[in-house]
Order: sequence, then structure tokens, then C-alpha cells
Amino acid sequence: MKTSVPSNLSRAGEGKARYIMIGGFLGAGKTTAVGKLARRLTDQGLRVGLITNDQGRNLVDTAMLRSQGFATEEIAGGCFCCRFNALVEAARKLTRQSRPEVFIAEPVGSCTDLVATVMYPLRRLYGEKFTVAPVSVLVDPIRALRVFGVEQGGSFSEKVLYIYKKQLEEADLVIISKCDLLEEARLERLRAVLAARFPGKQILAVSPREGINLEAWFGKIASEEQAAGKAMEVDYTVYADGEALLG
Ligand SMILES: Nc1nc2c(ncn2[C@@H]2O[C@H](COP(=O)(O)OP(=O)(O)OP(=O)(O)O)[C@@H](O)[C@H]2O)c(=O)[nH]1
Ligand SMILES: [Mg+2]
Repeated sequence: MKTSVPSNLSRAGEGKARYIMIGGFLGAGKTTAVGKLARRLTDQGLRVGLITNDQGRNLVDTAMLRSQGFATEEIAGGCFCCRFNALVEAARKLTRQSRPEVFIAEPVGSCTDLVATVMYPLRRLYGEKFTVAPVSVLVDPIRALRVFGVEQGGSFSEKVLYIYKKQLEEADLVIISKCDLLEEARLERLRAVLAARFPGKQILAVSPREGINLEAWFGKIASEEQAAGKAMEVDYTVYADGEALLG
């Protein structure tokens, strides 16, 4: 299935580059999705620059995306939410190399508060350079069914759970990934619990790896603007503790 992202994407912002953030918990399918989106955009003749955020733990995401032929810069030594300047510098570096019309950033899976620390400042300080796409947060469906108590199985400690839920709270688009793993009834149960817990959010089910329903999702991130909403409250002590547990 070929995804058609609007061909006027680069012109829609009058010469501005598009800035796309694809977040979600560890292992949710972010890098797989970034690769698929980058490929679709490239196939449409758009120049794409990718920004990854490995924590020095491994350089797998960067290596994976570079091996697919995409210009990729990596921010190490901290997550996007505390390295805004490094993020802007990475975008500048990519611009010098290949003048991307679209940037796609993958934050590390233990990171949250990205709207306040990245998307909002980006628009406020660099609004003449970028248009900002709605923030996608990917959800592994098996994990989510357990976390939200729909099915039995291991969940997280309280502080890790805090990060997990905050990620979803700030999502513009909640993306149930790996939908190939669930039959329709389980998928519907997951949709229902996510809709009840996070009212008003757009929820889509996709499979990045199998290429299911990517068209609907990519269409939204290409054409919709991130809405400036109310700032999310974050308890940075709990967040730091949760992040340390994950590190
Ligand atoms: N069944 C299934 N597996 C998938 C899908 N997308 C990704 N995966 C698998 O999920 C695992 C994690 O995928 P990644 O894309 O690396 O996930 P990530 O969110 O970037 O992971 P981290 O960067 O480590 O947090 C890999 O083994 C993928 O092959 C999918 O649509 N269906
Ligand atoms: Mg990844």
C-alpha cells in the first residue's frame, strides 16, 4: 500500500520545513515507523532529515536509519526535553548537509514533556523556519492492555507508569502500533480503554512493520498542525526517578 502524503507538504508552510515528532515508550515501534515515514516522503521527492535520541546506551536507532540511506543526526547524553539547543543544532547540521524539507525526530522511549520543552519553543523561537506537526505517541498494544488492566500480566512500577501515562497525556495522536498482533475484539477493547482514559484524543491503530493503515496516520502528520493547548503538569522528581529506573 502506497501512502500518499500531500505533495504540497513543503510548500504548505511557505518554504518552512516540517517538524515531526514520533514518540512512545521503549520498544513501541518508533524507529520502524520513522523509517517507513521517511521512505514514503523520500519516494515523493521530499528531502528528509532524521534526529534520534539514543541515551549512549546503544546506537542502534541511528545505525538502523542510516543503513536505510537517510541523513540522520543523533543527540546523545540526555533526552530531547533537556537538550533543546542540541536538537536545534542537529537540525542546523542536517540543513547544511542536505537541506531537509521534513525533519522527523524520535525521542528516547523514557522521555516525556516534549510538547512544552520542544514543540512549543520550536514554534515560538523558530516559527519562521518550521511548521510543527501533531505529536504522535506510539503504544505497544500488548503492553497497553496490561498497563490499563484489560488483560493480566506484568505492568510497571509506579514511577515508570507515571512516565508512560504522561507520554499519552501529551499525545495529539495516540497511535496503537503493531495492530497485526491483535484480533479485532482485543483491539476494540484497547481503543475503548484509551478513549476513556484520554478523552478527546485521536486514536489510530497501525502496524509500522506490516504497513497497515499508515496512510491515515501519515496523512494527518503531514497535513495537520499541532494545536497549542494547555501546558501539561509534570512532577520532575517522579519523572527523574522513573527515568533513572529505566536507564
Ligand atoms: N508485530 C509487529 N512488530 C513490530 C511492528 N513494528 C515494530 N515492531 C517490532 O517491535 C520491536 C521494536 O521496534 P522499534 O521500531 O525498534 O521500536 P522503538 O520504539 O524504536 O524502540 P526503542 O527505540 O528501543 O524504544 C522490533 O522488534 C520491531 O521489529 C509492527 O507493526 N508489528
Ligand atoms: Mg527506536
